[in-house]
Amino acid sequence: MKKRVLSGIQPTGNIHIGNYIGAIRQWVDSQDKYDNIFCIVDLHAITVPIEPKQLKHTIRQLATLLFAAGITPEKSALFVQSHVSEHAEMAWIITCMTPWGWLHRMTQFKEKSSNAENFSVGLFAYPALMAADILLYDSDLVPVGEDQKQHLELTRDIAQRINALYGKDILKIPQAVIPEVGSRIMGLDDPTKKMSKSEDTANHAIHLLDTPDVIRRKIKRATTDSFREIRFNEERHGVNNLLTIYEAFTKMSRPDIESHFAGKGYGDLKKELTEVVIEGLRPLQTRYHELASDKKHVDLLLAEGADKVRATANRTLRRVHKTIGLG
Ligand code: ATP
Ligand code: LTN
Repeated sequence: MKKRVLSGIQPTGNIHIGNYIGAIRQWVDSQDKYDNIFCIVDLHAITVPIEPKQLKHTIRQLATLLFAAGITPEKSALFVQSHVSEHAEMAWIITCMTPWGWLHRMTQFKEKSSNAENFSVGLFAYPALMAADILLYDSDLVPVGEDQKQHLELTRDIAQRINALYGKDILKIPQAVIPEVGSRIMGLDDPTKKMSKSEDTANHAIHLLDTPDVIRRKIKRATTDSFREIRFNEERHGVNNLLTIYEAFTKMSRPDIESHFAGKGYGDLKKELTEVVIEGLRPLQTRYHELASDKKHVDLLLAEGADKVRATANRTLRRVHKTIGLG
């Protein structure tokens, strides 16, 4: 039996190359090896204020991008979280079995709540909903970027706690899969901060649908430093980030990349990186524009995705109900 992969992505803002390298590309590349479930997590998106029209639009655009990136309905179920109501119910049960202090330690919550004046209870409970997404499908592997590592640890702790409380293995313990290259792509304008969808300064992120001119401009303005040597070095955040993006797109080894750029300047690195990114995104962009004209088709694929997974989610939820004595 194939192992089950599950991952999720929020329909908030514009998808960037960090999401692509850290998560989406892994999903696409390992589709043949696993039984795959991918979820557009709209219930997570409403943990912060979001315009209804924008949410609706972003869900469909994100689905189109994921299909364009190579998620294939024959190999993977791609669906919208709110279409399978078991997620919300499982999340409530998990919320009730998670110690408050465990959620309070989450760094993503600390960062996001410090930026908001009146944050919701949902933002606090966010990781319990994520745990529900994962545990509902008895998932083995969860491919995510580095920023989600803590949430995955928490999911494992919650599952182990519930199993221990009821004295049986009702929930499967999942494992995070974090890519070796590009698990944490940094912002181009401020390479000490993670590239993020919710950061909307002009030169922060390269978005998957950026035109070649926009990509050229953003990379040209990317922050570097006053040294010269082109080498991987964690302490030189800007150049290290550009080299990591180059590494992720070319799949060249670090020594080969360093010898390729020996004696060259930052201008050369930026020029070559620009071409590599433009060419790397071109096939996805072409497919996106083909698919985007047929919204109904995308909606239909999402409905079929939800139909494929619903029975599994329901079965787990019934098992949990029975164990804890609900109904
Ligand atoms: P937001 O800013 O709205 O929180 P985000 O950019 O962090 O969004 P998510 O939808 O939360 O994006 O993440 C989708 C996937 O992309 C997750 O697996 C996450 O770990 C990964 N990811 C997000 N940002 C990066 C990044 N800068 N580098 C590598 N992977 C990333
Ligand atoms: N919290 C994740 C998105 C997410 C997710 C999931 C990832 C929601 N549910 C289940 C993996 C598995 C994020 O990227 N911010």
